[in-house]
Amino acid sequence: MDYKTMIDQYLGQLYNDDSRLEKACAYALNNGGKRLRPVLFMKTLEALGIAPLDYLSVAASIELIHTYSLIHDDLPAMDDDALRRGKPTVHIAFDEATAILAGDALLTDAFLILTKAEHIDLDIRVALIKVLSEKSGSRGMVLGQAYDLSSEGQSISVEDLRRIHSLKTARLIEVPFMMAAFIAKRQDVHQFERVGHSLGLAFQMQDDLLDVISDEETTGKSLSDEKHEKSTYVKLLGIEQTKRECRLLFNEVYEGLDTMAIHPTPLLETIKKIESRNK
Ligand code: GRG
Repeated sequence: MDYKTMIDQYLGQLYNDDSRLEKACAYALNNGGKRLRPVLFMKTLEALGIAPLDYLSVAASIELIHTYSLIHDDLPAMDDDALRRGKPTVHIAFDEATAILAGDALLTDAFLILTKAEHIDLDIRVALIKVLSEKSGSRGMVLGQAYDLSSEGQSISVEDLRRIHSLKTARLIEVPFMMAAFIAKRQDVHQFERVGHSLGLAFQMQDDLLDVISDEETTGKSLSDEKHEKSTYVKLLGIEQTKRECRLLFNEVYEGLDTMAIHPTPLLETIKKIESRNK
């Protein structure tokens, strides 16, 4: 069984209560996500010589945070999107209050799952909780979202845009690399962070490219940057320059992994797949 299927199965059994709240959580969580962040976590563990199956709950905690962020991002007060992964967003399929609460529940449960992972030494568990909360909280992803919202309709520089995307997108992609490094008790966690950072920025550039090159049917989401007058790399740099910068960032990732004492082959395969993604 591949890692994505294992993660799908693990997440599939988390919310099975009959309440409207759990139904909304399950709907959001089991709705065709690529599971990119948890797969990167498991592949990084493998690269570090650690059996990933023992850490499915940690992988799940990252996906819970990611899913909450998507539910809230789609809300009318934020991006106001009706479509995510080709299906109605949570506030459309349920209602706005339920969508807010489902996001709240997933966010909170992510940390509960980590506290319950009793097979992990307490100091490592605390490090995992710390990195997940730091990267996603008021100085991480949420701050990026706040900057993103306040930049709508404004003309901003490439540096401003990079700052927004470093926070909004890259912070959560740094997490799987860093969590695996903490579990392996590595001294060079910042190297893992750097690789995740470059990959996160590259991932966002691809997203901007796909927004103009692809269509809603392929990406499964409303292409809403235009509606919100958002700055994107493509608008600021043009398609060709964005592609060039994206390639450079992927090269940074490959070079970074090359200099680390790990067994990188399976992880590299996953990153190569990300580099050639079309959704
Ligand atoms: C609401 C606190 C809060 C944060 C929202 C993640 C995010 C921040 C907004 C989503 C919009 C967006 C374009 C984010 C950039 C990151 C990104 C490309 C997310 C989509 O991630 P994928 O492609 O999604 O991994 P799937 O559907 O595969 O899970």
